[in-house]
Amino acid sequence: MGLGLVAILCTGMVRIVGESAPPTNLVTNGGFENGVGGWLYEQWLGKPAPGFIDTQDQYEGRASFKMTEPGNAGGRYMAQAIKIADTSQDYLLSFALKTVNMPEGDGYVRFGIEGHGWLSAGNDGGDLVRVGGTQEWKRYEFPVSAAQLHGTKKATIFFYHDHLNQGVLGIDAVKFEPNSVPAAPATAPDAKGK
Ligand SMILES: [Ca+2]
Repeated sequence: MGLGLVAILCTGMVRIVGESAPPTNLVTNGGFENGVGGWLYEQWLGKPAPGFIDTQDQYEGRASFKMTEPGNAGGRYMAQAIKIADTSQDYLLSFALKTVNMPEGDGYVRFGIEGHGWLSAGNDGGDLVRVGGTQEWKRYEFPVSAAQLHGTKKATIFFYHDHLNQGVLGIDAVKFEPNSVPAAPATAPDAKGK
């Protein structure tokens, strides 16, 4: 009995120490350390994830997701619905992307605020960033102010790859966290690589 209790305590401690995502990140499994758990990819239509978990190459942690389907000339998405409990504060959306041999502009990211369309990055469309070609891991961040949320408690982030048999889009470190820095005006944010 004594040993069993020790084992339980130790397991608990290891779990706490090993927690990889900070508790403030509202994105579940944004670093793909837990496979594709928490992510939406039309699995309700019986589709497999549009790519694979890569444990050999990541922006941070122990894994990333690589969007690619050799047999699919079309496009798909990886998405996640984010529950926002506190809509009175500003947030920071951030993620890291990597591309390998993609057609120019084939990879892009959108952030939908339920009932209020796409978060604007200052262009006409809803794309926060468009990528293609080959580029190493790069982090992007976009302030999302309380005003932009309009009090909605649900937002969804989408990562698109338009021609899955052409090149690979890597995704990692997807985060939506409270932002202590005041958000920029609604149409202003530019992608900032780090
Ligand atoms: Ca990761």
